[in-house]
Amino acid sequence: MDRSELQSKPRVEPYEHPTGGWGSVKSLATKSIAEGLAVSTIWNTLFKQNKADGFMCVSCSWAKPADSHAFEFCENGAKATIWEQTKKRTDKDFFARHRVSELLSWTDYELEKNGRLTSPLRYDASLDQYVPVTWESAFAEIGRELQALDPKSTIFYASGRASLETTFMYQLLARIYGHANLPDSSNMCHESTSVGLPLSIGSPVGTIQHEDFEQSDMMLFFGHNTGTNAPRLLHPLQEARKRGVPVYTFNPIEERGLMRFKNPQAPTEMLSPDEGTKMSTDYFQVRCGGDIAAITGIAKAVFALDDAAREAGRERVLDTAFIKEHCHGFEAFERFVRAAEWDEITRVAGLPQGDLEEVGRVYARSKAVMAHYGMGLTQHRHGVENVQMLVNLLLMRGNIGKPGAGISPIRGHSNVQGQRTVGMTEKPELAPLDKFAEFYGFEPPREKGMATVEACEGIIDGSVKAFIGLGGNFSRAVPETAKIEEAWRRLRLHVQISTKLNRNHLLPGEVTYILPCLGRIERDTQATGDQTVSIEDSTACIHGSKGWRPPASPELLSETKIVAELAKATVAGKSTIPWDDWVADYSRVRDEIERCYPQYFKDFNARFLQPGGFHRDLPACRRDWKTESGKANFLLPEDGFDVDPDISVEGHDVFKLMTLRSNDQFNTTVYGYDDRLRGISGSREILLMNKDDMERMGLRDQDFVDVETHADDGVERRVEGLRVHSYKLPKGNVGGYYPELNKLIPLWHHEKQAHVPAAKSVPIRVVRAIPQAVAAE
Ligand SMILES: Nc1nc2c(c(=O)[nH]1)N[C@H]1C(S)=C(S)[C@@H](COP(=O)(O)OP(=O)(O)OC[C@H]3O[C@@H](n4cnc5c(=O)[nH]c(N)nc54)[C@H](O)[C@@H]3O)O[C@H]1N2
Ligand SMILES: Nc1nc2c(c(=O)[nH]1)N[C@H]1C(S)=C(S)[C@@H](COP(=O)(O)OP(=O)(O)OC[C@H]3O[C@@H](n4cnc5c(=O)[nH]c(N)nc54)[C@H](O)[C@@H]3O)O[C@H]1N2
Ligand SMILES: [Mo]
Repeated sequence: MDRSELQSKPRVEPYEHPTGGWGSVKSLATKSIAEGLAVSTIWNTLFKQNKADGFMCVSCSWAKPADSHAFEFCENGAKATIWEQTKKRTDKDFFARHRVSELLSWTDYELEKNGRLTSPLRYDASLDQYVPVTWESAFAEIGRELQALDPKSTIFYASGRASLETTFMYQLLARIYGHANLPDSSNMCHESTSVGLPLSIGSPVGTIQHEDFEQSDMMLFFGHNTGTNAPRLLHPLQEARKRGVPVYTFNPIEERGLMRFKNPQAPTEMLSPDEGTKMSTDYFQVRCGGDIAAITGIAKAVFALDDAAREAGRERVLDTAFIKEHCHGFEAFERFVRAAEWDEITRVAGLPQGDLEEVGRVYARSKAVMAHYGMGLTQHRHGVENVQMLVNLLLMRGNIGKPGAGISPIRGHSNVQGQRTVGMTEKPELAPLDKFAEFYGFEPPREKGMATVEACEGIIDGSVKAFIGLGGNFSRAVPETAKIEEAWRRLRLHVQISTKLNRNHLLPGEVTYILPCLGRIERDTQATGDQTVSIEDSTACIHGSKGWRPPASPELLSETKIVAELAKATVAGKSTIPWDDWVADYSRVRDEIERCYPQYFKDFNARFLQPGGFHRDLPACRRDWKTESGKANFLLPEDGFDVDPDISVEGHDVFKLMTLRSNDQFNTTVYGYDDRLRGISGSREILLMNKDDMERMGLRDQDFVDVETHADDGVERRVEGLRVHSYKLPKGNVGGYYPELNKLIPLWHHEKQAHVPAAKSVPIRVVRAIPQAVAAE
């Protein structure tokens, strides 16, 4: 492997070009060549991406429209495809050449860059190496190990990529075996949505569909880096902008995708010299954690306009009929907003009153408003309240349950939402346990299982003895890296079902396996022929996905097959499930999903391959509110809106750290060191800081800093040698990259109700600075 592409001194220069455009095309061409792929192969593959008869992109979960473009993909979706389809292999020879302790010094980039895993492997402690084994021996030993353990001491994790079919089987396996310890990547991601929205509107998922874009007349974006993380959303957004739809964005960082965009698939746009479409009417650099304040300000402006309308005898601004018929808790909300002082709002939000009033004015005259959001809202201690406050704003004018309007959580992994739909949940009330018992002849555990934070606690305190990962890179994605990595080695059993090597694999327990699987783009042939799987996108549409590329290695098994073999080895005879028959024909699994979830999956097999998929019924979209009050609830933040008063006080030396994704990564998968859209390249070991803060601290660009978490729990969490660089950020906020900075996040620093790690507001201090001139000596 070529380890020469190591990180260098970072370069930070303003990126003035639109998102998309030629930069996108150039970036893709470079990646294809680097992965040894012929241009024709990659174009043929991309042509099938997100099509009714093709495969669903392995990158983000954004909607896949029925009237797909010839090339329904984006730069980053294509990168994910190229990354999975690489010609490089991490094979037996590789593991014979490298000890695990040596690989621990490799970066995330270097590990995955080495290519696809090719055969099942078992860690041999005497050699400190992974050695090839047969599938039979792997399944037999894992089965024996699991049988010897208390099921309650084991964790079955899923990263949100595996299909509905695989996930349904996987969660059944866990429950038959005897636990519901089923953390999902969603626990680190949109769980604030999954907890917040049911209380507000009685649905755990968003209420918009792709078609709504055409009818929307205003859009809000909060805390989502769309140009990098769901770039295909820029297409309908661009169309809306061309129709003159106002779009307002709230984000501490000026992310290029929501500023300017040129569609790389539209030849006329590409050839025109202009700057692309202006994507946000106005872009507000809200302070990190200041969203509740900002939304309160907008709502306050709306109340003022409503007062004025009432006085003048004009039509009300509030949708009073909707509020009366459909809502609960409005009066308390009104009191909260009216009592909020503008001084406080503007201080916490870091935005002038006039800006928030401007958004309020446009909101008050718009008829169909969509509110999109991402990790900038969910990964906070008050993530649930962030989400609920945005819903409150929508409810003021009846913007839920009508065309063109709605709440739009932009999910992460391509099937993360679907995994929750088909039972990947630790909460007993969210799975149809009675049906599982009746249909499959076993008694599922009824108590709550462990989600991600509890799983981490159990790993650290030694009560968790085994971890199975259906994809993902758990130890790298979670907070508290140092303790987790140390504790991981005390696990009795560690099994990862994976496509590529990552750092989690390098933390062996006593018995450790890597089980390599097919990727979604690859042909999956079983006893009855080639199989199709299904996924659910961010807008609750279910789509079929058919792999067609040849498998990366003849030894790979499908995820479905691996789960079935694990089940046969572990819980044989403990249920009536015919695992082999299900694997032979995945449509039988879909029939079972339909049987367990008839309200969502009616005629599943008949409908899932139709263009655009099928939308599962969501009562909230029909204004049927499945909440305790039977209404849509206005819910209030319990601590008001100054939610992190101890951090980022002007002049104070504690900063609020946002851990960010670059444009050259997919979660812990690092494709390279070019965060093009932010103008940062060469290194990921960087700390972005406001210019005035740097001056105040006597720091200059490229100086080295050591940072520590500001917490009084007696644990030292420290990252050394970051290069500091001035960046256009609100004062008191700093930015750096995930997962490198996860070691700074205390495990207890999480959302209050949903337990999502508060990765966007980590209190840190600069504890040492070395001027770059001195470091160079
Ligand atoms: N190419 C690519 N695509 C991806 C992924 C990827 O890593 N790479 N990951 C996938 C996954 S799993 C997910 S969950 C999504 C993640 O997609 P996003 O939700 O966009 O997540 P982040 O990249 O973490 O960025 C969050 C944004 O929130 C902003 N932000 C931070 N703090 C605040 C705040 O307090 N308020 C506001 N208003 N904004 C704030 C940051 O500046 C940043 O622009 O993308 C998915 N798609
Ligand atoms: N500080 C900080 N921490 C964060 C976040 C943050 O913004 N800041 N974001 C959080 C979020 S939103 C998420 S979703 C999590 C992500 O956490 P995870 O989902 O656990 O992590 P990924 O990086 O997506 O997992 C990458 C690995 O998945 C495996 N893989 C890839 N494709 C497949 C496949 O088709 N099948 C199988 N079986 N394996 C496959 C590969 O081996 C690859 O190395 O991280 C969270 N952690
Ligand atoms: Mo995510």
